[in-house]
Amino acid sequence: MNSNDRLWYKQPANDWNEALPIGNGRLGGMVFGRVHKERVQLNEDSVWYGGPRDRNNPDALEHLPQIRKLLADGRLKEAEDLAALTITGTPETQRHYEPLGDLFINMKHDDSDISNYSRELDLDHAITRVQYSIGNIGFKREIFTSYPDQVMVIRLTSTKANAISFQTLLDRGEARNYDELDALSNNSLVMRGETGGKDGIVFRCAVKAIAENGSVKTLGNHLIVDKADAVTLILSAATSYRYDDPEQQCLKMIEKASVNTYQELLQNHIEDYQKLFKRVTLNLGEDHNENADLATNHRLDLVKEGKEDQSLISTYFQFGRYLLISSSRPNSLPATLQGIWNEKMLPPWDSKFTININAQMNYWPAEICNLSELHHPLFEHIEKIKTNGKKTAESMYGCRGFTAHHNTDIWGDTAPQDIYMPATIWPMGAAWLCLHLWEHFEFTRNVKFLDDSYDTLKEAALFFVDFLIENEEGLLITTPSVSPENTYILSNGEKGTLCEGPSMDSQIIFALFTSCIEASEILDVDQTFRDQLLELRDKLPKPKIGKHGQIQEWLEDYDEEEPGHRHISHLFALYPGKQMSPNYTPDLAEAAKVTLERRLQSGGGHTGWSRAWIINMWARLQEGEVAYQHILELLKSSTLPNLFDNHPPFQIDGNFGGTAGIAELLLQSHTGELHLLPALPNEWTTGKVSGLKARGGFEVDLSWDKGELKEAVIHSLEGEKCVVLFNNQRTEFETTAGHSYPVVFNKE
Ligand code: FUC
Repeated sequence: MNSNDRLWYKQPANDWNEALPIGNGRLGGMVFGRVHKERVQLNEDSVWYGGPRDRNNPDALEHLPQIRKLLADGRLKEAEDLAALTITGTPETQRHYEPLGDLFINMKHDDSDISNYSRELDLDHAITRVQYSIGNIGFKREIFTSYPDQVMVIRLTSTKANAISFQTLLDRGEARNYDELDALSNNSLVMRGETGGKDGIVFRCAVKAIAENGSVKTLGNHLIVDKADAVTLILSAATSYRYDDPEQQCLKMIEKASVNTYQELLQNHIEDYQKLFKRVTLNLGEDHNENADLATNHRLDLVKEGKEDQSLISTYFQFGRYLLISSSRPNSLPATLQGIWNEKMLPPWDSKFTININAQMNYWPAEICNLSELHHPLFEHIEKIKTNGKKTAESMYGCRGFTAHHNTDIWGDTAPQDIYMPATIWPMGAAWLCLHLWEHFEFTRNVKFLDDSYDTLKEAALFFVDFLIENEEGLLITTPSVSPENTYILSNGEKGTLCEGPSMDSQIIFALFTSCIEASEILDVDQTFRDQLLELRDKLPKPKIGKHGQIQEWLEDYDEEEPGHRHISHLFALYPGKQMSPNYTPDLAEAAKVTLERRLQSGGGHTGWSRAWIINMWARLQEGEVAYQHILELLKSSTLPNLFDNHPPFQIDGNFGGTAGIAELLLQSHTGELHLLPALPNEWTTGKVSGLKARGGFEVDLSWDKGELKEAVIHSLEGEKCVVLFNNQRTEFETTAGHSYPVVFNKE
């Protein structure tokens, strides 16, 4: 194992933010690594409170023209007051995610001294290990969640025969949040419950003990293992979201897994996981890493004290990839604000899908970091949003197509969330999500996928064909909307959030129309619709440069109430969009720089995800050195001991955004060229990366030394023409699918 591909610690987790995450997309655990009373906090991705509802506000459509008029007349307060009653969800909140429960393992250890304690998360194999000695007996636990077998596996071994005795039980909020915990036969337990609310979800969680020698029995609702040589616990969970009889499904998964030996389960798991994980390697010069022997929390502390640690950055990068593999797999739900890991019955922001940046950020590494198939849960969710969003579009706005606002939940709810004016009334969530369909196509060039997705892209665009309003200058604008989640100040000092034509909206619609136009060309369909989009696209407001030399956040050059706001919505076109770039729109790129600097001078970047977005933006501006400082800042200010991103509190988007940002410093392809090392920080003196993906269906291996490209090999997967850029040199060539092309540039 690359010693860098692990997180390790010399003591058990004191709290949840020190525990280590495992998961197979659907079933997750946070492993505390405690010696006497092990806790694995459990999640299953479909354990959500309540069933689907229609929350579309029945009074929206009638009042929409009046709200638009009030806004156009500058009567902000009146517009916002009326919108707060008529363009909010009824009720105002969507459903929330809940924990599945906990598995406790109470070890029967004598009280002698514990020594040689360590615990780790091995990113190479997706296993957590806990090891310690009591007296002269060594104990070891290995815990992983298998995707092929759909179970969690916990293996307890020791160096001495008959040394393993423990009691185990399942729990959920000190027995208050479930209905039954029963022994099944003499070696298993099952926990039964419902999440509550109308049509709430029914869940089951079961665990079975298989002991080598010794005995297994149940007493009350405990599972008791006595004097075993080794024990395998197999845990499964299922809910009524996917199964008519979740209990039967739970037991079936355990029975199926139990046919295998522990070694077989482990082997299945590793083979499956490594197919994804091993596609990308990154080395930022850690061969000279003097910190390799230090525990992860210690290394993080050193970074906080100002010591740079390049190999911790590559660990952070691979940890991000690990987290996506563990929280988003085909047939799972998409990663939420917390991935799948949440211990609270009412989590921060409900642990839903916030779609005015956060859920999208979760998927920024999916394509470039060669985990393309992990994008699919998001695509499947878009289909649920499409069904509900058609109703929302029609009933609230009188429009065709579909829309969603700044949040969605397990049911793909599309009505507005909260009554929080800076965020709630924003009809752009579905449009932004749909750009992920296009991005997946661009990276994979899978025409069948594009064909399957075209209707969704088209329906998302269709909404705006109807929703956009032509203003007095002949521009097509969204109204009412907001610039997530900022507040503007009028010259008379009045403050507002609800507005006409915020820049981000026009940029997202530009990107959506463009992808729809290109898709219809590739598929050779819908010429009339394409022509209509081309015409409408021309009338969208273009990014404008304002009085500070910045990109304007709104149609008018308003001042913002919080110049250091965490959202930098008006730079969507820089990243993840591609309407601005230093090579093709230098003036806009310069203004984007000014925008970022102004945000940062006023304290911007204070949440983890905001910092991560900033890294990606500086990468796109080809400012590697500045981006690098923000990577350090992400580690220093927004990273918990288990390397989880800290909003605060824990929110996983920063991990994913940070991972994507590190890749974006090494390879970019949004302008149609494969730009090699576009923003290499000086601190990454020597390094190597393999397996990053570029648009056009290319895989790229690079190595460099003192800023000079040593080797570059492009693997063509789809036989597309390849254009490569390095510094100011450019080369282009035709490719054949399945062939690899070394590229050589002159030394400058
Ligand atoms: C958006 C952000 C917050 C937080 C929340 C989940 O509303 O503005 O910072 O990330 O989503």
